[in-house]
Amino acid sequence: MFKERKAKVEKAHAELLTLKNEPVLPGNGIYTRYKYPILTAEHTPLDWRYDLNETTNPYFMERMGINAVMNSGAIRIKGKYYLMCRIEGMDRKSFFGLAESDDGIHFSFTGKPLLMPENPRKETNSYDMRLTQHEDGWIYGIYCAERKDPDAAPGDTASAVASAAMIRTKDLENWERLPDLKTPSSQQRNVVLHPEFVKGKYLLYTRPQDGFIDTGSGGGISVGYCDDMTDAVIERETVLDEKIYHTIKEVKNGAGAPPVKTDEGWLHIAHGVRNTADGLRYVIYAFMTELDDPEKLLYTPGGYLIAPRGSERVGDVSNVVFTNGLIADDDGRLFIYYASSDTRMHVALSTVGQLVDYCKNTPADPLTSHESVKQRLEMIERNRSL
Ligand code: M1P
Repeated sequence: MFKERKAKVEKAHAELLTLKNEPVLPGNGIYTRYKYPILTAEHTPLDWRYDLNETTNPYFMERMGINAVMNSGAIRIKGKYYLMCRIEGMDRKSFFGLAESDDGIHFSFTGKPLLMPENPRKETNSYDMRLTQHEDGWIYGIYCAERKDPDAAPGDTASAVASAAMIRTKDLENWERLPDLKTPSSQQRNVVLHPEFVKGKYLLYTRPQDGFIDTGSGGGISVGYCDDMTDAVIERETVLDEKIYHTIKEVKNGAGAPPVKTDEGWLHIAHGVRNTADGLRYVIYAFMTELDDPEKLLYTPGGYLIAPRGSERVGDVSNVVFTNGLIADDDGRLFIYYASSDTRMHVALSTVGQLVDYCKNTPADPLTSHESVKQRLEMIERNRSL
């Protein structure tokens, strides 16, 4: 059984890894989706999942299965594209693994899962890393470290506390753990480091929240500054992009990847969350901030950029797309990496030019149906006069 199954499993794995992905055309002119997910649990190396010894695994069982590959940070170094993937084992524990690609579309895992250097306050779960190549010369990884709430009532085995954990490296191999970020808010998730100094300081996008899932009084994506990443303390958080009633970010929002610098401003991707009778719906949206003052919103196109579609809608946490990886290539192409339903990774390919045009020329959410119809009628009138 061992030899027969091993051969079949290896063949299927090799076929998956060499499957050529295809753009789904004509798309919407803003970005192009790809037909297949770019990474799934099945893409993870066989020796991460199987005991390859016939004596100890005579049935060739998947000994330590993997449940999902999702929310991945992204970076391009020396012409190679890297994803720092959130990988979730069947035991529900998330960890990180690096996948690489020569073309930004076809990825495979390299090496071994990252054994995170531990913080004295040990965390239970680690996920959703954002990678920032900062102008100070370091590559920073900021991710969510989740711990059981020390104030949970007896019998409450679910309450948790989220904080922003930080690591840094020069080579994506050797990582140094830094103390967790300290902010005025009791919980943090979706913290992203801006790639340049602003006013001589490190700028971080935060997402203040009162509870582990509920952001409560936390008003939206915020901005804070710190002097030193080796002991990062933010004294004050100012709301940059607020959550708003009856929009795609009514319940909460969160920064995606480090913003991309364009000639016309900083280009951001983020996720917005609204409630439905079927639970929370996560979509991806975009906005731009001013070049010399990243605290000022410049363009806020209304609605979503990417929403879960077709099979993307189904997974462990259905009706979700989530992004924490964005790569701008030297030739202007823009790779938006996103996960669907907390299960698998996808890419949407665009260009900086397209997304800047999208941000500039998509009308902002007018906040009422009446005004929304007026916006649409104006376009229809212009079209009919052509
Ligand atoms: O399940 C959807 C997402 O839920 C959380 O998002 P947020 O931080 O906005 O609450 C995160 O746990 C994220 O990983 C997950 O994809």
